[in-house]
Parts: sequence; C-alpha cells; structure tokens
Amino acid sequence: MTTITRNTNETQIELALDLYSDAGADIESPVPFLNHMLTLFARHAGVGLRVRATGDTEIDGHHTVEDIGITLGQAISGALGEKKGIARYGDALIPMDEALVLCALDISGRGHLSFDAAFPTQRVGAFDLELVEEFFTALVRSAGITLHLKQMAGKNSHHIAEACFKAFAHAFRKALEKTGDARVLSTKGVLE
Ligand SMILES: [Mn+2]
Repeated sequence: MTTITRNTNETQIELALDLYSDAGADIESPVPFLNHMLTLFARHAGVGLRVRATGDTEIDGHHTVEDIGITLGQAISGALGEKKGIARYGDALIPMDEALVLCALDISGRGHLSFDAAFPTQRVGAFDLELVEEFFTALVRSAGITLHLKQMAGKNSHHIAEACFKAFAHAFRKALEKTGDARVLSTKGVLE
C-alpha cells in the first residue's frame, strides 16, 4: 500500500493505492463524475484505491481534478519503484456502447500524453470535460507514464470519457503484469 498526502491552498488529498488488489475503490471527492471514473478505473485495473479529497470547487473542478491526477501519479510512481519484473507495456481497445477508445501505454519513467478525443458536449452534468485531458496530463507527468489515448468512435460524451478511463485501466493492468524476469525491461537497464 502506497499512501500520499498532498495539501495545498487549493486542495487537500489523501490517497492510498495497492497495485495488486481486488479491493476496488473507495472514493470521496467533491467531483462526482471523477469519483465515477476512478471507481471504474480501480475495478478494471485491478488496483485498490482509496481517495479522500476536498478542494476549491466553488471556483470549478479544475484544481481538484488536476491534483488528484498528480497524487495518483505520485502513488503509482512510488508503488512501482524501479519497475523491475513488469510487462512495462500495455494496450487496450475498449468499447462503451457506440464509443470506442484505443489506449497504449509504456511505464517508461517519462511522462507524455497524446490525447486525441473530442467530446460532443462541453459538460456531463456539472463536470467540464476539458478536465479529462487535464487529469491524464497530471497523472502521466507524476507517474512517469507514456500514454496514448485515441478515440476511434463515439457520440456520447459520458460514454467516450468512460471508455477513456476503462481503456487506460485495462492497458495499465497489462503493463503491471509480472513477467517472471526480475530485471527491468530495458536494454538501458533503468527506466527513468
Ligand atoms: Mn457511466
């Protein structure tokens, strides 16, 4: 279990992550749509994730969503350590009704996001869909993950967002798989 506490003037976050767990998610933040996304991420990735967050959502959800992304990334990086003995790469092509999202990722040590999804609406409920990309940007930077998310189809914003998080979850699960080789999967000898 890796725990991170992050307090700023904008947000207060406690997060606990277990990379190999069927405990699922226990998420409480003032951004319900993100709670929904993190809950399905944890279940589909096969990780245990607990989040308690408060933030300045009287402004908007931006700081809270971004800072949960940073904190989750820090926990992933901390939990992975030297990244020895894992598959490193993962991919997934995940449908959600009419939506279809492709994800490929590399636990490379280098944060990079290529995000190619277009939401037909600005919002779902009170959630600003621009924050999906902000969340993944924050996460990959602090986790050191190279992440490509590409929408192949979709008309419904909720479905497209959900397919993004599920595709990420399944790709991440594959990348975490134990290979039985104790070394780092890199001819360089390190992933950083
Ligand atoms: Mn849903």
